[in-house]
Amino acid sequence: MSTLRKILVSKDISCKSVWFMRQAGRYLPEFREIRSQNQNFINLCLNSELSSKITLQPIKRFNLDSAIIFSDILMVPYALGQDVKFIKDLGPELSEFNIEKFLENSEKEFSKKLKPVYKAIEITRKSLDRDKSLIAFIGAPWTLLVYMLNIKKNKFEIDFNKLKKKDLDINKILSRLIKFLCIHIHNQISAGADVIQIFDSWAGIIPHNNIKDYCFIPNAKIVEFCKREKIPSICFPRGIKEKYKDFNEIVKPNGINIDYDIDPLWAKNNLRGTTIQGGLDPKKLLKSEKEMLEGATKYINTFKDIPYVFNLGHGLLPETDPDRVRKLIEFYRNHQ
Ligand code: 1CP
Repeated sequence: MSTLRKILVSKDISCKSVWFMRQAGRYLPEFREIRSQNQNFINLCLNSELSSKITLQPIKRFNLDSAIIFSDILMVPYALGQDVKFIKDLGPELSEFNIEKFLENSEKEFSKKLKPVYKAIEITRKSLDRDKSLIAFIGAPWTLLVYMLNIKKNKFEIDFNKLKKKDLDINKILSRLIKFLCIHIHNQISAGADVIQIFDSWAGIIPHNNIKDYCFIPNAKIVEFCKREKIPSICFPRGIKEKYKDFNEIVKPNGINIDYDIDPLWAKNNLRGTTIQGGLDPKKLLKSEKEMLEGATKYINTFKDIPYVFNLGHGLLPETDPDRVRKLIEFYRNHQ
């Protein structure tokens, strides 16, 4: 069994496990080289051989304990019929959402469009050591909706007027999304992935009154599906502050990734019965080595006697020096 599953499922605190969000990405020169020859990001994600190669790049370099498949949460809106473009320095841009078209989607067509992702998982699993996990992922329904409806105003707010003007039945769209996301999870696990991470990157901008309907319940339904299928899950409801406690008690995932606003000691005292993952601010890797290692020590020491997976409070930043990543992994592995 992989170290990640030992900690997530058996709650084995005697073993160590480290991986990083966005470990396959722009901070690696070997990724930038492939990316420069592949301008269309969606097409790159649909190239099974290249996607597998990129997935394995950080494993080859650092011998991390888990690989996360190189893909994107926006492959789901793509497979549900929206055009997805990545504009340099601006981020993703999706074509206008059409509710009729959205509701017409068939399961068969959806799985067919994502076949190259499943193929990439199959290829990767074959060349990955048995003791390493292959993590697959999805975007949580709310986070996908933010991109699909283009309702993000800035980092901290959504455009409610825009949402009202659209006059859509949000709960209906979320429940349809859950159905397709469970299919995507099932297909990724059948192809050889062994853990699922659920990214709710924009959970932090949900108004208080909607948090249950837009975040807790959709995540809970997906985690329940994973439990029925015996798939370990890790949730990342980024930015919800003290609501992490309610989230954990309602959703009950095997693991919960904390963001860098969450105090590790608070997390240890309030997030019970789960494996905690991550927390360290990725900006710490841009600071002096001393500052980075002090930051890491705080998390490692706080969580030394409970199930903990070493990771970050969000993805590695593109400007990160890969040697810093190596140092951090060595430090964690040698820490008593
Ligand atoms: O070269 C480039 O310009 C591409 C940058 C890039 C990469 C490397 C994007 C565009 N996606 C990815 C891969 C990716 N995305 C992975 C691969 C595996 C790994 O972690 O190494 C994963 C897990 C994701 C997940 C993802 N995509 C999330 C959830 C996690 C998070 O960062 O909050 C989100 C929100 C996206 C959307 C997305 N994809 C890419 C961009 C620029 C964005 C937008 C982010 C934003 O709106 O701020």
